[in-house]
Amino acid sequence: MLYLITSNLNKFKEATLVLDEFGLTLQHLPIKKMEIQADDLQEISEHAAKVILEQYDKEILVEDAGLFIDTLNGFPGPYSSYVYRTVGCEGILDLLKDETKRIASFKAVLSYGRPEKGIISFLGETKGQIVKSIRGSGGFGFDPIFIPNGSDKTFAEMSISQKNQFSHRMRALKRFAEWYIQHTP
Ligand code: ITT
Repeated sequence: MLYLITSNLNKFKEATLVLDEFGLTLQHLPIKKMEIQADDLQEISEHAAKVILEQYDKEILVEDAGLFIDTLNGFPGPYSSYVYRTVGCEGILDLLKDETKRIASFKAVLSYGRPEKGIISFLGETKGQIVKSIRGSGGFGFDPIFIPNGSDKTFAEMSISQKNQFSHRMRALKRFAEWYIQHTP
């Protein structure tokens, strides 16, 4: 049985739908992962996976994700959760007020760990644009200000299954599922 460790129910809902397509069932452990301060999502995700593996004798998945804005040199990136909690979507829109270049990407690093075995990580990335004002009420975090390339809707204007056609999370999960199916007897 696979457990996703996350305090974010939206992450779990999105992941369940993706893994279901591969015939994989996901359980939720609703706890906040331990997050070290680092500039690299993979380092944060793998460290959290290691700590969780020491506590739980289970097959586990954790994910660290963030929004990387090109003209802000990748800010807020690995600090997305803190920036969201402090200044939110409005704070990002303020920073980009007079900016015409609004390219950004969402990235997710999903780390899978199994007792007695190592940890392996899968990256998912989605490029897009930051809109000029908040749009939509679905999803979570920075969803109302991000339009993925290939769509004219923000993530917050999409259903979960629509977001899953574009999202960084879906890409990381698909990579994991393909690997997992090949490597699990
Ligand atoms: P867990 O650590 O418990 O899994 P979290 O929501 O705090 O939940 P992260 O530490 O990975 O997750 O923080 C990522 C932050 O980046 C999150 O708080 C959002 O603000 C933002 N983010 C990541 N993925 C997102 C997505 O799909 N849509 C909108 N915002 C996202």
